Amino acid sequence: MTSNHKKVTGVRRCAITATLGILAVCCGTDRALADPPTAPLDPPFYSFDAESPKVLSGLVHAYDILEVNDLVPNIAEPGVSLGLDQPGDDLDALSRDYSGLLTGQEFLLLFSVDRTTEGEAPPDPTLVDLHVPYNAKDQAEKGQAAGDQYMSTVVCTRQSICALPRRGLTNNSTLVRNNYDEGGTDFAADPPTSAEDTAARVPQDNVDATSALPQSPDPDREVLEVFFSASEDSPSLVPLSDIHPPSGANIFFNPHPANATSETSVFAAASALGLGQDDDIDAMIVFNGDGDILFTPGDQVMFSLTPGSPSLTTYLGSGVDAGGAYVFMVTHGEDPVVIATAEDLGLGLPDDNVDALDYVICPDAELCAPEFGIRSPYFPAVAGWGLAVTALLGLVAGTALFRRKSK
Ligand SMILES: [Ca+2]
Ligand SMILES: [Ca+2]
Ligand SMILES: [Ca+2]
Repeated sequence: MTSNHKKVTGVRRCAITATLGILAVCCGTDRALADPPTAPLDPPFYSFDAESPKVLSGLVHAYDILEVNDLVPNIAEPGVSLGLDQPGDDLDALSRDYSGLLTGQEFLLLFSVDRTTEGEAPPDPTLVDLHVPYNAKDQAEKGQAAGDQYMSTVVCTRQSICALPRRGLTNNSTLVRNNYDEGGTDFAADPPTSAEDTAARVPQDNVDATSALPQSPDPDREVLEVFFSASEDSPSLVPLSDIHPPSGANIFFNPHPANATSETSVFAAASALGLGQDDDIDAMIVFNGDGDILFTPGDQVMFSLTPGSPSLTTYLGSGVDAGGAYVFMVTHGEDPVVIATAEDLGLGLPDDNVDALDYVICPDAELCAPEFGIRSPYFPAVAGWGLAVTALLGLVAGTALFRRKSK
């Protein structure tokens, strides 16, 4: 072996070792950000629950209506405007009037879960292949599901139970809004992690209400026509419920909270919805068909209950195994019916819980998930600068070898 050959081999070895070393640094320690949706859904107004770090630290109240704003949510409307301002009050369901939705129109559910939810179904294989691999079970295993919003694969209408997903998808969900910044929209919720990250045993902000509330024209942008419900332990349920028994299943309405003369009134008492006083609505979509502010003929409410609600073990689940992740529809004058089970949403029993509801018009999750879903990173765990350094090293090594060969 000539001394020149030894030199060239040494140079090659050094270049390869340096490249591998830097690659290891770039790949091994960098954070893997998921990619934002190609078409992010509009951010809803929302609320956190009482155990959320940002509530416990006093940044926001559990009864405030929030809107996303960089690192800490903005208070879009303080709960005091709705009549919620006592320690222990918690706004836990929020809705606009969605009666503009045609009865036969197909939609997918948008839902949030609480921090005890574990999920049942692993990510759908077809959706994983389509690069939207995050679902409720995946995010729960990573310790960051409570501040998320998911889209169902089952297809629903106002007039029937939700149907099996089209084209062979499993009964499942896709992450459409992460707790924290994914380059698209989010809820500014702890932990500050990408959907890719594992954040086990870190306190989580829990999104417990979502809705696309209407707003007054610029410049005020005040929220309007707010339907809401409060948790069963909220002290303000007594004055708000007026002549009705105080209940976490009562639904209230305020036409213009920021206006001092706009008062909160009872839209539907628990009994009018076929529920008991000890039931607790923790998620809902209101269809106020006739436009008045009472639950009357033509109106519907889609809702979910807290896991401890007594009606779950009686007729609402036909006495079987309904749980906090079940979604019901009540039409005025009729009993509530189950429109989606826990299994339909890829969730489990008995502890999984849906605690916020909304919807997006779409007939087929396989078409909409790649648009609205948080996507897997295209280059997993390799940062842009890592790739740039690697490319530069390759160029330098290539040039050195070319020079030696051409000598
Ligand atoms: Ca809340
Ligand atoms: Ca998450
Ligand atoms: Ca529930």
